[in-house]
Amino acid sequence: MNDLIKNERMPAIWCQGCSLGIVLGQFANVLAELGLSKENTVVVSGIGCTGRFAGYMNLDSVHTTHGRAIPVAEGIKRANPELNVIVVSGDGDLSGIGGNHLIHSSRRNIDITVICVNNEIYGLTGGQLAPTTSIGSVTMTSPKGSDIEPINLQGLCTLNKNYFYARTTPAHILHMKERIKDAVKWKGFSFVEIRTRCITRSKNPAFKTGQELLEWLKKSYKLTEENRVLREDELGMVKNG
Ligand SMILES: Cc1ncc(C[n+]2csc(CCOP(=O)(O)OP(=O)(O)O)c2C)c(N)n1
Ligand code: SF4
Ligand SMILES: [Mg+2]
Repeated sequence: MNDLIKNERMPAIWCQGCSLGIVLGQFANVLAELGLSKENTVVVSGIGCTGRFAGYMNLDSVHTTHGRAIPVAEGIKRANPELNVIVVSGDGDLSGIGGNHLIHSSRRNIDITVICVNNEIYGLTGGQLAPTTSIGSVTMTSPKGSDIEPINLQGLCTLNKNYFYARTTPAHILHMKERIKDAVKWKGFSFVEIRTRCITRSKNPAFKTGQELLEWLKKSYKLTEENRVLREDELGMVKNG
């Protein structure tokens, strides 16, 4: 296994079949393929199932308080611009409690990469509605299905003059790896949204296994190579700068 992961801490605490395992393994592979190492790279996470990332990486990492991964990452980058600074955190952490930081770090175009694992709920705390929850989704706190428009992460990350936004899934491994590479190499603020679902708490659709989730993701999304605003069912990237 890639030595950028703390192998002595494996298996991870995540539920069996959770797609976070795929993201962790491929993220470590991407760093290794880019020649990134503990000498030049820092990973920052907030709180949540995804927030466990920082603790599993075998390099300097910070497990911040809930919602504060981006400002901590921005501070690290400003103090030591030579470092590659990468945030990996959840949709609730980054777009709910931490949403204000996302707006302003992307506006300041600070040279960090943010990887958001969007499972459309607060997974760790039991599956509550998040800003990302789709209309109609049944969650612990929307038992009749959410009737609230979800946050538009693509729109939010492309509001200003310079931007990089990519959308991918753990079922599209090569695409996910390439878009993370593009984002890390991007000079400026870059954001990768990894769409997935929580196999333990997602209710509609519900999944019995990780395999079912991956098959669902494969058939729910189409790839596009064009540099343009992505439709809801598309994976790709849109960038300017
Ligand atoms: C200040 C504060 N408020 C609330 C919480 C409880 N809390 C922990 S994780 C979390 C949400 C996690 O959701 P997300 O970021 O989407 O991560 P996931 O578990 O889905 O990967 C919440 C609300 C907390 N730890 N700290
Ligand atoms: S609760 Fe959901 S997001 Fe958290 S580890 Fe389990 S499957 Fe993954
Ligand atoms: Mg989540």
